[in-house]
Amino acid sequence: MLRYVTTNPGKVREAERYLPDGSVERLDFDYTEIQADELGPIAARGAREAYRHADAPVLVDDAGLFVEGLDGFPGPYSSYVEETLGVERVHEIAAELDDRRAAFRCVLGYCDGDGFAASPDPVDRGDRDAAAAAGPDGDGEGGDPDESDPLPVKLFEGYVPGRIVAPRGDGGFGYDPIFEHDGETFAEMDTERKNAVSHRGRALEKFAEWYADR
Ligand code: ITT
Repeated sequence: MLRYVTTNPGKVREAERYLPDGSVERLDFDYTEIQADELGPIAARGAREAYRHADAPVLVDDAGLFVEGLDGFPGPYSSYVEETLGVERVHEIAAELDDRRAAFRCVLGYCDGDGFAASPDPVDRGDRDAAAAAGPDGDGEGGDPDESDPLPVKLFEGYVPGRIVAPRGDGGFGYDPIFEHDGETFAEMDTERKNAVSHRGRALEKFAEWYADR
């Protein structure tokens, strides 16, 4: 049984569509989200911590909204910004901008304690190379204190472009009401339609294909 590690049930609703019935359950575990400019190191660190906690195969899901006109903010800080400012306020800030283009990104981190055979795409991201480059104390650039952690993690990424609009729709979760893709906000789409185009859907598609062979 695969544990989808998240405090957010909305993510699991989307993930279930990609995996065989009954093969995944949510693990409500709040892993440490390290401060980083990118989602990859956060997901990798989280997957290792969650695996050690669960002692079973885990998938962590780190996502964020990157607004072009704000140089990618809130990005990895999306959760904090949703909790503090709120989604409406993010729209109000974006409404002042000339460039309201934005993107959602999602990185899935898988860990089951075993190594991986030579990776098909998507690649087993350079954790190992980074660890080697960092030297034995693992104190390299990037600020991930776990770069030398020997537990292998495989990352799968997804991306969707769109733009920030006034809130519309009542489906989905998080920033969905203010994120428009192809004329519809994610909150106006049902789960199937959102999955077909979303950052998480793209990452899950890659993961499900790889996982089926594992
Ligand atoms: P976990 O970390 O426990 O998985 P979370 O909701 O905090 O739950 P993230 O850190 O990955 O998850 O999410 C960052 C923020 O982005 C958070 O405010 C989410 O609500 C939001 N978010 C993530 N995926 C989203 C999506 O598909 N649609 C809208 N908002 C999303």
